[in-house]
Amino acid sequence: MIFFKKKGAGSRENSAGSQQAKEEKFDAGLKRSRNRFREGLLSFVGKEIKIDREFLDEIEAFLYQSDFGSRVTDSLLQKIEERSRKSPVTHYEQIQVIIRDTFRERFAGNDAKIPVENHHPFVLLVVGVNGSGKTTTLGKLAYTFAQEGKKSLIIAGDTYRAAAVEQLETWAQRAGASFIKSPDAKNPSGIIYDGIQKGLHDQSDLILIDTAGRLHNKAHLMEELRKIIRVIQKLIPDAPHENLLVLDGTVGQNGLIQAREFGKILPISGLVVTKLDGTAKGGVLAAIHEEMGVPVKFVGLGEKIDDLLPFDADLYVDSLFGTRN
Ligand SMILES: Nc1nc2c(ncn2[C@@H]2O[C@H](COP(=O)(O)OP(=O)(O)OP(=O)(O)O)[C@@H](O)[C@H]2O)c(=O)[nH]1
Ligand SMILES: [Mg+2]
Repeated sequence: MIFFKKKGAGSRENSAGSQQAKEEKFDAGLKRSRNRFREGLLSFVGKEIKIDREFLDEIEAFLYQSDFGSRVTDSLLQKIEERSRKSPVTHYEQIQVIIRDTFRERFAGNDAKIPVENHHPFVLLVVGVNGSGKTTTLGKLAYTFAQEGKKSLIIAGDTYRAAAVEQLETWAQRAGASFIKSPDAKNPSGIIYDGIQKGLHDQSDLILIDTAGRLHNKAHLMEELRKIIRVIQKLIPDAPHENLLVLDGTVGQNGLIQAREFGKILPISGLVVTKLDGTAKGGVLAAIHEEMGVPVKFVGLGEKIDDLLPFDADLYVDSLFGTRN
């Protein structure tokens, strides 16, 4: 069993790690969003265009439909107008270059790296509302770290649903990670305390903590998160080292409201935008990034274990707009 897992993980490392494999994953995951652009902007491809109100309105409509939000949309339109004033923009392909440049600029400071080398063990917490993809993301993350030769311990901090614990245990097995769950349920802080002690004792490279998304009410959920942080810090005062907020990409910009709520409880260090494969509104990632000012660290592009990828702005933009050569 273990031998099989290692063999599987090793052989996938080579293919999934290559640039081409990453491009293919982003392309496949953003296919629905790209098709929306294709349908709308296809009429311009290879043709002469004129930057007038009508053209800009059309671009604007597509950006809104794809959920880029007003700030990103406005900045893009502004760039198109600016460039066209400097030198004539006569072909749609020039627009594609402007789009790409604008996004590169806007994501320039987006550091997707998780600095796992800085702490040992490195403690990572996932938070987010119910169903956003926390448990799945954690399982995929453990797999990603295993590919890099890192030893993870997963703590089942969502003790409220037996099914959630089982789901996570299955992910842990698939990722080849250690796993700890509460024997008597209902006490996330207790199991997190035990888990961190285990991680320290086992010299785990990473301790990955899942949390519940649904409690009786929001106040209870937030109070529990505060308690979880206090418990972690009893054993490792500067932890958690990464607080990832997991947002469902299909929910669109409503995710921003959630993001702000979580931000009041703990400093969000990075975002994971999941289920981008299930939406034609892939622009939402850019809108969220713009509003939150927090790096997007990972994107969920499917349900398989290797469908979580570190966010890469170039790959994202090219897959979204179909601008890769
Ligand atoms: N297509 C697709 N599905 C995803 C992705 N990430 C998660 N899912 C699915 O979304 C559903 C919910 O995922 P979970 O990981 O259970 O979400 P959660 O945040 O842990 O949910 P709670 O524990 O109920 O709060 C599952 O069916 C996952 O398979 C993704 O990137 N793409
Ligand atoms: Mg869960």
